[in-house]
Amino acid sequence: MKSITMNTNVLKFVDQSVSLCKPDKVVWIDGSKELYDSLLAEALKTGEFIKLNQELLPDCYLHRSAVNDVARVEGRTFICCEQKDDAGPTNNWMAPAEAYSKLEGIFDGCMKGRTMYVIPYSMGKVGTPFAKIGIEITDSIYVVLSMRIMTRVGKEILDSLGDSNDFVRGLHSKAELDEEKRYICHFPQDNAIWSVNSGYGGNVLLGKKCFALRIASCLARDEGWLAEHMLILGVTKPDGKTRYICAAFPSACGKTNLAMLIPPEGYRRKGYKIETVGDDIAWIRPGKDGSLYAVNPENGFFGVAPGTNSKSNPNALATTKKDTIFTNVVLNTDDNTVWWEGLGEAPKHAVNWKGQPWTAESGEKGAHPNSRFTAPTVNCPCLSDKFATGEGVKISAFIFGGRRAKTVPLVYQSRSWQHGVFVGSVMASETTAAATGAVGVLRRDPMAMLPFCGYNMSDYFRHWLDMGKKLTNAPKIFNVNWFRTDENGKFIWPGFGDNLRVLDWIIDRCEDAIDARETAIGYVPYAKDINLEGTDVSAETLEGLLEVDKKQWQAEAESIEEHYKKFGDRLPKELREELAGLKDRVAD
Ligand code: GTP
Ligand code: SPV
Ligand code: MN
Repeated sequence: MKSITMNTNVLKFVDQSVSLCKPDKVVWIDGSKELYDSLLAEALKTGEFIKLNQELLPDCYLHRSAVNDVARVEGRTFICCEQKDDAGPTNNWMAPAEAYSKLEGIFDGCMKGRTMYVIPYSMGKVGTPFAKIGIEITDSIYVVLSMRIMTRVGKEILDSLGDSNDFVRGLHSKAELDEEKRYICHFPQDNAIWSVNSGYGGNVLLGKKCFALRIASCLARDEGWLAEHMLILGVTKPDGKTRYICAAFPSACGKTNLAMLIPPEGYRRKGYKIETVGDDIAWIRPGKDGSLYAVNPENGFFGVAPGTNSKSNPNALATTKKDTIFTNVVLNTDDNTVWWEGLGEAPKHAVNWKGQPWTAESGEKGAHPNSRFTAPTVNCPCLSDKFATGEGVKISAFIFGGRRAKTVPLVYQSRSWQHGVFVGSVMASETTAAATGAVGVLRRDPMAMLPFCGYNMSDYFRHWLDMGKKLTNAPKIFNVNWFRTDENGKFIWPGFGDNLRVLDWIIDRCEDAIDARETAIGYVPYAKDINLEGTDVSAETLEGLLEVDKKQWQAEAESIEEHYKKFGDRLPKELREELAGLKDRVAD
C-alpha cells in the first residue's frame, strides 16, 4: 500500500523499521472506516477478536491476551539514557547502544509473514498547544483497533505534522510473545519507544504510559510543564461554579472511579454535579495567570473491569455499552455478552479469561483481576465539555492517595506547596494486579509515578518544587485514603460516590471557606465538617478515620527515611527538611 505522507522523517522511520522487521506488507492507518472494517473482519476470522451480542453491545468485541501476558511488566521496562544516574534508582536502566543492539536482534525479521501497520496518532487535541504527535508501528490488529479508541488516529495527524521531525517513534511487535525476550524500552534522547514480545495494553498501546508519561515526563521537565498519572474531574457546586481537581492514585487504586463519581442523593438534590475530563493521565501547563491548566491527552478509557457495576461506577458501565473492546473478561455464552467479578450474578454458561469453560462454583476467578475495557471517551455520560475543546482546565487542588490499611487518615491537607511535594514523594500503596508481581505489598510510589517517571526521580521532585515557585496561584495539595480497614480487614469508608463528601471539604479548604485542625502531618478536617447525611458512617467512626496516631507516624517517618536513602545526595534538600520537620512534630 502507498504511504500517505511526504514527510521524509516519517518515511525514513518506516523504511528503517521495514528493513529490520521484514514484514510481508505495510499498511498505513489513514483513519478510514473501510480500513478499520477490513482489519476487524480479519481479527474476527483469526479469532483475535470475538464478536459480542450486537443488539445489547453494538460494535463491542472480546479479546483475550496470552495467559503469560496480562499486565505491565515493570521488571522488563527500561529507561535507556546515556548515564545510569539519569534514569535514577527507581528505574531499570540500559545504555541506549546496548538496548538498541539487543532489541534489534529480537526485532530482526519478526514480521516475516505478517503485516506492518503504521499508526499516526496525536496525544491531545490536534491544533491545541498541548498536542503532541506519535507514530506507532506494530504487527498487531488489536493494537491498531485499540489505538483508534485511545488516541486520535489518521491521515489528518500527518497533515498536521507537515514536514516536521517532532514526533515520538514507537516500534512494537508481538514477536513470539516470549516472556524471556519481552522488553519495553524508552529512549528519551531519541523520543523513541521499542516494545517487543507483549500484546498487553500498557506495554503496547505506546501512546499511553510509554509516551504520555515516560517520554512526556522528560519533555515536560525540559519544557516547564508536568506529565502526571492523574485523573481530572470537575465538581460543580450549587453556586454553579465548576472547580477542577487532579488526583494521582497508583494503578487500580480508584482514578477512573473518582473521575466518574455520581454524587450521593442529598448532594444531587442540592445541585452538585461531577464531570469527567480524564481518568488516567494529565498534561499540565502553567498559564499566564500563574495557575496550572490540565488536559487529558487520551481519547479513550482503558479501565479496570472487575468491580465496575451499576452501583460502584454506573458511568463507566454505560461508557462500555458500545464501541468497546473487552480484554480478558468472562464470555457469557448464553447471550454472548461479557461478565466480570463484581458485576452481579455470574452467568450459568460461560468461558473464562483463558478461553476455558467456567462456572462460579469452580471457586476460580472468571475474569482476570486486571481485565480491562477500552472505550471511547465520548461514550462517557458525564464527560466534560472541556474535553472536546481540548483547552486546559484550571486546577484548584492536587490530590495524592493510595491503599493504606492503617496510619493514613481519610484526608489531610499539606502545609505548603513544598510540604505537598513531600507528601507526594512519600506516597505508598499496597500493590495491585495492574502490574505483574505480588499483590497487597506496601510500596512507596511517589506521585503514583514510580513505574512511569522517565528520568531520575530526585530530579522529578526538584522539577515539582521548581514549578511551585513559578506559580502565583498554585493548586493546594491534599492526600486521601479511601482504603483504611477495620479489625476484620473490611474497608471502613464507603468510598465511591461518597468520596464527594471529602472533595467538598477539599474545595472549601481551597477557597479558605472552612477551618481545619492542625496536626503533625498537616491539616485534618474537624469531624463536623465532613457531611455524613445519608451514610451509615457514625460520627465516632469518622473520628477514627481522621485520627493521626503519633506512634504509627513515628514508624512511618522511619520508613520514609529508608525510602529516601536510595535517592542519596540527589534528593532535594527541601524534602529532607520536610522529613526532619515531620519527625520533630511526631516525636513524643
Ligand atoms: P488504572 O487504570 O490501573 O490506573 O486504575 P485506576 O486508578 O483508574 O483504578 P479504578 O478506578 O479502576 O479502581 C480500581 C479498583 O479499586 C476497582 O476494583 C474499584 O472497585 C476499587 N475502588 C475504586 N474506588 C474505590 C473506593 O472509593 N473505595 C474502595 N473500597 N474501592 C475503590
Ligand atoms: C495502569 O496500570 O496504571 C493503567 C493500565 O492505567 S496500563 O495501561 O496497563 O498502564
Ligand atoms: Mn493508570
